[in-house]
Amino acid sequence: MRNKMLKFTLLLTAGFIVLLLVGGACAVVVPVITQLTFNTVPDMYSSISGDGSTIAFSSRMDGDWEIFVVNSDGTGLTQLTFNTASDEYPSISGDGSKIAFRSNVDGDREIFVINSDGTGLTQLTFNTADDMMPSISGDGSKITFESWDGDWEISVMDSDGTGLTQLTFNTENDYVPSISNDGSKIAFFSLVDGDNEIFLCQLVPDHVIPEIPLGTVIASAAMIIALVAYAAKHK
Ligand SMILES: [Ca+2]
Ligand SMILES: [Ca+2]
Ligand SMILES: [Ca+2]
Ligand SMILES: [Ca+2]
Repeated sequence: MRNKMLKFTLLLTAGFIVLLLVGGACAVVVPVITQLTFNTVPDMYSSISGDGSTIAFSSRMDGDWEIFVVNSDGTGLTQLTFNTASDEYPSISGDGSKIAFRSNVDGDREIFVINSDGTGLTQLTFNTADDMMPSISGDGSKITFESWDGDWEISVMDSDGTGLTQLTFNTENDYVPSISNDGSKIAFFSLVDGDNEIFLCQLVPDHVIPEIPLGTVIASAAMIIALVAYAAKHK
């Protein structure tokens, strides 16, 4: 009986060692989920910075939609917008310093940008159509969004509102754009072929016209003058 117990204990120990060895060879992901907001109103549309430090989101904490930020450890909850309009769909830059969002504070939906410390609130679009779903590049330089011209189209602009450029021109819906870290690539989906497809738009820098050396211009002009003179002489 005692021998049987000893054998069983040895087997059990060996089994644990094998399990430990196998377990040691596996990468185990342990999810740690942390609740960051605690209230009785909707908190939605979270966007986390590329460095993982800051989360922007929309909340109805003050009775209508506002933009908030919170540090990823739950500290530093800060309300950034204060109005009676709907401020929603924040998109936060890579270092967490800049947030693009949309608001209907002027009567229709427009794109805004604000610093995560609450300074620098700036309206970037000014039109009577709806401008929605902003996505700010990781470096904070560009913002892409969808805009209504009878159907949804994709546009892009610098994050100070300059360089506004419409990228799609068709009669189907092009929407929910997402922009790369350096602002050079925009992915979006479109109904252009009847069911939704994924598209990529690459923003190629302006073509640079090569500089022509002054000597070449003078030589070319001299040659033209000589040819005209020769033609006049021999007509
Ligand atoms: Ca809530
Ligand atoms: Ca509001
Ligand atoms: Ca608008
Ligand atoms: Ca379209």
